[in-house]
Amino acid sequence: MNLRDQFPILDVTVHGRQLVYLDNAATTQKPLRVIAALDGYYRTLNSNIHRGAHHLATEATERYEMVRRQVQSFINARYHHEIVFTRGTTESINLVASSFSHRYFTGDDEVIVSGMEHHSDIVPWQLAGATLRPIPFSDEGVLDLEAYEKLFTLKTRIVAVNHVSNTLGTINPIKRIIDIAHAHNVPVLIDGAQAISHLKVDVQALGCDFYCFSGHKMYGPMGVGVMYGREELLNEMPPYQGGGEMIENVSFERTTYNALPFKFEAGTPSVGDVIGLGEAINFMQEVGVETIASHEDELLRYATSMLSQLPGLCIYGTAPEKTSVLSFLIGDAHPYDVGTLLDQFGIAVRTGHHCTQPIMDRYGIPGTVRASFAVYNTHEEVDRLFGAMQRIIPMLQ
Ligand code: C6P
Repeated sequence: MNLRDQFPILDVTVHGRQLVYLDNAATTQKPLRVIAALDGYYRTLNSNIHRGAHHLATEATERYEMVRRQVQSFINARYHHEIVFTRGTTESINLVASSFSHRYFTGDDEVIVSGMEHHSDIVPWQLAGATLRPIPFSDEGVLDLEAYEKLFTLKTRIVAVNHVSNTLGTINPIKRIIDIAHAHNVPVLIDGAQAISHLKVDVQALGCDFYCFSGHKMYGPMGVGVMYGREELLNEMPPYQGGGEMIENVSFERTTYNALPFKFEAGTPSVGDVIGLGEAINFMQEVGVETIASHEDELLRYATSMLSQLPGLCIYGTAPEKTSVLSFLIGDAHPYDVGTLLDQFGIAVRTGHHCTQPIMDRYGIPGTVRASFAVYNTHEEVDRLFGAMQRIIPMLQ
């Protein structure tokens, strides 16, 4: 089957025109096999896992645990119990920030983040009581590693940086960032929300201590994500939430906790969504992560060269190593106005600060218009974006 035919939503009409979906960094669309897996789960398998003695519960538990092993292999984790299912990247980072800080914070604690973090890798650390030390970045959107090395102090507890910036598209040099942190005996959390659908991730080769991502940004369902953590650290860290499944024994006097990964999975998980995530991984592996990346790189190059012809266009994020995110402004036009007009042409982009207000402050802008590409986008769709922009620019003056 043709790749685009696997995404029925691409046939939707918006304002009388066929949809051009360029908001993939917010969430990717879902292929038929993921939709079918969700449908199939609720038609034939729905039951609560790890609990019932009956056939459906056993079968659903097996499928759920199979996906854990699939994720383990997808990111090359050492053990399957290092994979914890969450609701998404946000919950994964909140889990680590809460649990890690309970175990390792002393009351006067610093966390090194990058200046281009998503709010979900800023606020959880603030909630945990840390002082943040941001790594500055250049006008192109490249992190300053010399400045990074100078941020370490005796109070540095963890480094938390994104693999790829959702606003600038920069692929950060995380291997180098991790090696430098480890030379200071400081662990590293990587926010992989924007990397997982574009890059091959090998957590052992990277040597990171935590790696977090969301299913919905990699062709999977919303409501499911992953927190990978190194076994030694996860064993040391206390549970994040209390409830069913995360316990070994409960009494009113004392409770003991379950083994990994269940210690971190309190309550009924989103079983159907985990099974859908497994199908999304199958989809990505069948197409091939390298094939996906090279198609998106080609679209990014094409879109960059086309849009650069537009008078008054300014691109934010021009690092040499980028994924398929194109953030821009046109003259003094407000990004929201551009986004609303593009919508009239059936083109879906995201506008605003993209949950990265410190980036907007760094450039002194209110936000950007962001077009982001996925495996199913085409050169013709880039042409439609370019054509629509040519029509829109005179309307903005
Ligand atoms: N960025 C975007 O449009 P959740 O919402 O939990 O799935 O992912 C949060 C998150 C964390 N880190 C990065 C780098 C991200 O890009 C995101 C989500 C979306 O850019 C929604 S704001």
